[in-house]
Amino acid sequence: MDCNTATLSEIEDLLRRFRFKEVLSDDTSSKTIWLLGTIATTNVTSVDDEPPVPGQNAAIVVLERLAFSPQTIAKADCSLDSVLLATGERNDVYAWATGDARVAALKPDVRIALTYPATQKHIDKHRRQQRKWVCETPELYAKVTKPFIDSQPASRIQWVYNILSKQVESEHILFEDPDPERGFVIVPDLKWDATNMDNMYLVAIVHRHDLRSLRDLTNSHLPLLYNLRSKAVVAAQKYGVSSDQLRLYIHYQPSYYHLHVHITNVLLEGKGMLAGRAHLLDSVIDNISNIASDYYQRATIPYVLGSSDELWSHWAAHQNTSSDEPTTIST
Ligand code: M7G
Repeated sequence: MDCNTATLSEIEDLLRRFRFKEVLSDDTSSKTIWLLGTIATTNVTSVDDEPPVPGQNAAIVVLERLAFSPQTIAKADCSLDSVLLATGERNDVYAWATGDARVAALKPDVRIALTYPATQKHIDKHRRQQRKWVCETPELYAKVTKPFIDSQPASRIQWVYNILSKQVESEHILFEDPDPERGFVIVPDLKWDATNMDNMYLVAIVHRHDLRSLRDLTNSHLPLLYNLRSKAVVAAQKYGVSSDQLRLYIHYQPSYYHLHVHITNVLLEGKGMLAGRAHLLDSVIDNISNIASDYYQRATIPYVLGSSDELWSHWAAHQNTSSDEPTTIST
């Protein structure tokens, strides 16, 4: 994705002032590490040893090693004449080493994401934590989850409104239907480098503001969902990914309570596609059109929460005060 020079130097300036404090978590399969730190007031390294304060100087940096992109490699020089090794072994005809290949075609080799100022919720989301299953019946949705969703400040989805109003990312819009009822915007997801098509990851954000999650969907929203499904195909074709290579799904629970649909290449696998979170758009459409319009108001939906999730604290409080059926799966 192109980025204008001013934006690039703003991000560089912030990253150079990042002072590392703690590893929140890491994931060897996706080769990603989440770091907590602060953004110092100057880029002089010796000063600013302040602790991270959520909502103020706290910052999260995500470093992700990028996959090799056949598209880039095919075009460029892949000679290893500047290779610099750190460790190495040799046995008979076999040799192996670690180091810096210093191949221009392989750069950039890391993707950096910054959240600043990071709130406590951002920090909790990325901190390594225990996972908890909950089994959300419609009654528990009404008692625990809905009041939590209702209490979410609009500022948490400011980034969504910024995209919908074209204040940011407008140059990256792949498709827009401006209709207030059945319209949406499709953009590359923040998690994707827009280079490796095997990892293609787009997000469709609906224009209407009243749909906060899967629980709100009924058959009155089918025109929106059909429209979105067919235009997701058009958007993905721009990257050479065809309709039979697409996985479209909705998270429940999502991180952001404004309806959006994840559009990915089927080759991409990861935590976001796990059972207990991802609901395939085709199944959602089928459930509300062929089974019952109020399927998602009547369904019991199990899902996984992190023990640091704010929503989990509401579930835990409910379990402590209630004599209802257990909310977690029992054996
Ligand atoms: P989610 O299901 O609410 O939660 O998805 P998740 O982040 O735990 O998956 C929100 C989706 O929006 C994720 O895939 C994010 O990577 C993506 N996303 C979040 N933000 C803040 C942005 C953004 O500013 N721009 C874009 N393009 N995508 C974003």
